[in-house]
This record gives sequence, structure tokens and C-alpha cells, in this order.
Amino acid sequence: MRMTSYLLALASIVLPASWAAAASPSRPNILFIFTDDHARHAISAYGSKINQTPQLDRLAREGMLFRNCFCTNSICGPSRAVIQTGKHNHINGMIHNGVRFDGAQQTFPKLLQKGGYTTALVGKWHLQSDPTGFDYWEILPGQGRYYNPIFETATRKKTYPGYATDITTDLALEWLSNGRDKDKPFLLMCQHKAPHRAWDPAPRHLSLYDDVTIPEPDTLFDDYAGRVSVAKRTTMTIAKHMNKRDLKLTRVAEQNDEQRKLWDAAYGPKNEAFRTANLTGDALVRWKYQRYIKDYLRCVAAVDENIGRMLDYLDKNGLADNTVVMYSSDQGFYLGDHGWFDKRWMYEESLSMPLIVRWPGATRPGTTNTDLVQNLDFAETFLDLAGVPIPDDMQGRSFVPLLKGETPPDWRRSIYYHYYEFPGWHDVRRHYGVRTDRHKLIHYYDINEWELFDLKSDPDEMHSVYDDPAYAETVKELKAELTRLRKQYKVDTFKEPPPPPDPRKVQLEPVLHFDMTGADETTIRDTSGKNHHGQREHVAIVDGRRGKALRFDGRGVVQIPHFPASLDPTYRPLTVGAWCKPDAADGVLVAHGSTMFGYSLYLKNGYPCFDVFAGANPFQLVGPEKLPLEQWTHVAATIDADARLALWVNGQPVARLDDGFHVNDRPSDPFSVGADVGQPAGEYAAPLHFRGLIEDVRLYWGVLDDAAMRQWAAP
Ligand SMILES: [Ca+2]
Ligand SMILES: [Ca+2]
Repeated sequence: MRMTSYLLALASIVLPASWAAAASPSRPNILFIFTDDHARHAISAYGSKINQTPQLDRLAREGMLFRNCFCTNSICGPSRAVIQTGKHNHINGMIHNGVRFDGAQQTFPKLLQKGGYTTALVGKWHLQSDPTGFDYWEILPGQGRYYNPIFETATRKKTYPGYATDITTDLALEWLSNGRDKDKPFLLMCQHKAPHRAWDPAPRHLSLYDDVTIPEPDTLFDDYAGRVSVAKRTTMTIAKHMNKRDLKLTRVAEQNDEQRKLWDAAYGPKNEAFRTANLTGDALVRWKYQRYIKDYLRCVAAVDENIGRMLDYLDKNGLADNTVVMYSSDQGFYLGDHGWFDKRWMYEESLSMPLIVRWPGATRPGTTNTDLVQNLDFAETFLDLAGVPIPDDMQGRSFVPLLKGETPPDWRRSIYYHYYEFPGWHDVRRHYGVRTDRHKLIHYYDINEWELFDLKSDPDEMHSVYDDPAYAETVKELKAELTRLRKQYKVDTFKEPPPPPDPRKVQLEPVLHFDMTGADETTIRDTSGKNHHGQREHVAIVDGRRGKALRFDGRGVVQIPHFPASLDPTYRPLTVGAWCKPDAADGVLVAHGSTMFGYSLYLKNGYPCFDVFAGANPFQLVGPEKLPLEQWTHVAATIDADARLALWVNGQPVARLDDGFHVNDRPSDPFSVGADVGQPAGEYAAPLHFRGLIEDVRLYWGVLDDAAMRQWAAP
């Protein structure tokens, strides 16, 4: 035991309990500075090759830098829930971002509060439910925004002019100065939105890095050979899946005039140069990478400056010596590594979390630690620092001994990881795995594929050696370790939601068929037998081409309200289409969902179009010829099992896209005919009412063969 901690321990024994609870240095303040998606390889203390972070380096110089800190599930909400509870996601309930965190459960801020701490949270929260266990909280709703952000408390919403990273720090400092109960030690969680997508820099950083070329990662042009089969099916590539907003080819809606002027001055000339350059292929990928990484690093620059402001404040106000400062981020991120942005995979870049801790008097300055720690340990560590008992049901372990330079002999030798968010954004299959200091074994259990990486010989994880006989023994050992961990953490008994349907299992009976034979005043009966009956508004039933048709007068719609799971197109191959006799050049035939998740078959300027949105990634087909007005035409669209898209007119394919995608999560808006309800599921302003007649609407889970398509389209 070092002298300082000996004296502190002694002090807490000899002094009256009330004094010890209120002011003893053995109960340090805790300042947790936390960011969203800040990868270690964008911190110079971790050896970044692409930027400098002087304030984080200052923290590392004065504290301990952890080289092996890993998340349990590389995604925002779940990581935050693990930190709050000290439990894996299947226990705390937040297995993916679509879940609302149950704030009634035990969390470490509540325990600190009960233990005599005053507690506060500012900035990004992202757990959907209101924070609990805080004397003061003021958070960004949802993802929040960078410019002129709205913050909310339990009772009010307020828009703050300025930049989110600065304002989050302002609010934190304001609470330290004037908000907190100064008779108690504090916990302050200062949680930034930055550097999350869409990477909007502060006005002062808009031109930072303009005059340099940021080095590319070695794996920018990864072809995914040697990895799991689904690695190349993920929608998070810089090459294909960055949208105009990501690339700053559109403006930011929430800016004021002055901010917009600065923005346009910075991006305008650069965008003009880009448009005239007509880049393609690798050159285009390289341009996107530079645009992306510079904006990301600009966001990091503001974080770093604001960490400096916090540290300066502690210095100037006599708080530095008795405050543990901990910096981390909810997961890592791909900075062009493997050709990607985003996170989710168990590969190193997104599995790793930065963790830097400064604890004056206890942690030796400028030290590094290589033990395996996780976000699972943060809650336990905070409680331990505060001298509050750690509940038995928490699943991690306090790393206070590590901070004191003493690794317990029985410290963990492996970590458990589990990612659940599939179907969902970016199409990363569910997987779990184990990582030791040398190896990583991953099981993609929905498709029963495995990967093994030897991190010593293959640190970039380019070649799975799972099938290499030389590693047979390692596979056996790691599988046993995985089984042990799954039992220890009680994952083996957890019942998770079923995976989406296998796209290869097609169903070629219609799942919806409006042939208009069974219509009454308000309903269009589904004659497929699946009971997907539609409700009609301002739609007349009239004589059609062969049987009955729907007449749309420019305000009508047929929709299936509260659409059932049986109409969910997630990962389905599908055929959708109808006969139509348009009176106008624009109108929706069939639409489902929005530009997040959905599809739409429609006419625009007379051309038939089919749009698919997969996690906001657009895929579009436009027919080469206009449809004739006031004539019957058959129009259909298909997505096959390999996610190839096709558009059909009168039974013939007229446009194809081999590199498309399935709708990859449940659409939020209902299935509709004759207009698009709610948010648009195509490149138009909804509802884009159809005018004219529609007949014989069908939807199949599968692609009709040519003969069946011709038969449906037969005149
Ligand atoms: Ca995140
Ligand atoms: Ca819609």
C-alpha cells in the first residue's frame, strides 16, 4: 500500500463518519467524460496516425491509459445500458437500440446517490427512457443535433444557440459552479454527442485539415475474402453507403444564417471542385474517405478542446486533486478500416474503447495497463471509488486495483461479446464471441458461421484461421471458454427474438391480393386469404380492365392500418405490382414505409420507378420509357434472394440493379395503395396521390418466374 492511500484509509477511520462521508478525500469526486463513437485510433495518446489530441494526451500523461478496454456490444444504447448497470445487455434488457431502457432497475448513479453523492448527467443519453438516479440531468433528446441543439430536462425543453460539444461542457461547468451540493462528493457524467454521424464540425473547425491529406488505413480497399460470408453484405461501406448528408453535399437544416454562411464558405468551393472532378472508382472512395475522416476528426478536435476546458476548471477551482477523471467512448469505430464507417462488428476497431483515467495520488501518472477490462466494469469501479458496496448481481469487476498498479492474480483472461441488432441498420449479423489477449473466436449464430483470428500474426483480422488445422486445438479451447462465459453471464438461458426469415425461403402464393371482388363501403377485401384487408378513403370501385378497379381522384388512398407482421418485408425477396391506368404523370401505386425502411412503386414524370430504402440507404430503379396516360399498363417490381432489384413493365424487365438491398427492418408506416401515407418511401414528397385506375394489386414473398409474371401481365 502506498503512503497516500494508507493515510487516507486512516483518516476515514479516525474522523467522525459524517465528516468522512461529506469531505474525506477517500471519497473522490468522479468526472466521467464520455463520447459517442470515438475510436482509440483517433487519439494521439493511443498512437493515432491521423490526428493530435493534446488534452486527452494530457490526461494520459497524468493518469493511466488502458490498452485493452472492450465493450460487450458495440452499439450506442446497449453500451450505455451496460455502463449504467454493470450487467450484460440480456440482463439489463437493452439488447439493441430499439429497446427502451428500464430506468426502474438498479443503476450505479442511484447507488452513488444513496451513498451520499450528488449526481448529474448532461449531454447524450440515448436510452429512450428518462434518466434516473441524477439530482440534475439535461440531455439531448434521441441522437441530438450538433448545431443549436435542443436539451431537455424532466420538465422543459430548451434550444441552446451554438455547438453541442461546447454547450454540453458549458452545462457541466455550470452545474459544477452553481448547481451541485458542495457538501457532497459529486458524480458528473459529461456525455458528448460527438463524434457521432453525421460528423458536423464546429464552425471554428470547418477548415481544419483542409491543407493535408489524412493517411488511409491499410484495409480501406478490403475485399472481405477470408472473412465470414456476410462481411461483404454489410451496408456500412464508405464506397457505397454514405449519403449526401454524411458527405456534406447537403446543408444542415438546423443552422442559423451566420452558421450557414460559414458552412457554405467552407464546403461550397470544396463541393464545387468535387462536382467538376467527376471522380469514379477508387478515386471516388478516396475522396469520400477524406471528406468523412476530416469531418470526424474536426468533431474530435472540439471534444479535445472541451476536455481541456474541464481539466482547466478542475485545476482553477481546487478540484483536480480529489477528482477521478475518466474518459471513454461507448464503442470504437471504423475510420475507413475494412472500407467501413460505423461499428457493431467484434473486430478490433469497434470492439475497443478508449479508457484513460486520472486519479491523483493513487494512479501513477503516465502509466499504461494491458489487462482485459470492459464497460461492464465501469459501474463497479465507480462504486468502489466511492466506497459504496458493489451489489452481487453486477457482472463486472472493479478495476480500482488496476488503477493502483496492482492486478489481482485472478483477473479475467477473456472477455465475452454479444451483438444483437439484426435486422437493422447496416446489416451486421448477430454474433457472439470470446477474445483473449491473443485470439478471437466469433460465432455468427443465425447463419452458423465461425471466425477465428490470431491477433498476433493478423492484427488487422484479414484472414480467419477457423478452418486451419493448425488452430484446431485453439478452436476447441476457445469454444470451451465461450461455453463457460455464456454460463457465467447467464446468456445460455436467454431467449432472444427470432431472426428474420431466410430470404431463400420464398412463398409464391400472394400474401396480399386486391382483385376488388370483395369491396364494401369502407373495406377492400384481401382475396389472398391472409386477411390483409385495406381501408379505403375517397376511392371508388368502378368497372376496370377485366373486373373491378379502384378509382383514385387525387386524394384517395387504400391502406392497411397497423400493418401486421405478416406484411413485414424485412429481408424478404418480394414481388409487388398492379395494373394501372394513370390520368397523371405522377403518383404512387404501392408504398410501404419510409426512407428509413421501405419500398415504393410509383410514377414520376411519367416514368415508372421502384425505390427501396435499407437503413436510409436508397436504391432506385427508373424505367427507360414513360408509361402512356389513360392506357392500361402492368407495372411490377422485384427484389430477389440476392437483393437484386428489377422493374417490370407489361411482363418484361425494363431496369435492373444487381447491387441492391432488401428492406432491412420493419417499416414504420403502413402498406398503402394509390398514395404513400406518413413519411415518403420514395424520392418524392408524400403522399404523391395517384390519379386514375388501379386493379389487381399483388404482393408475394418471392420473385415470380417469367411465365407467372407474363401471365399476370397478359392483356
Ligand atoms: Ca456510439
Ligand atoms: Ca410512407
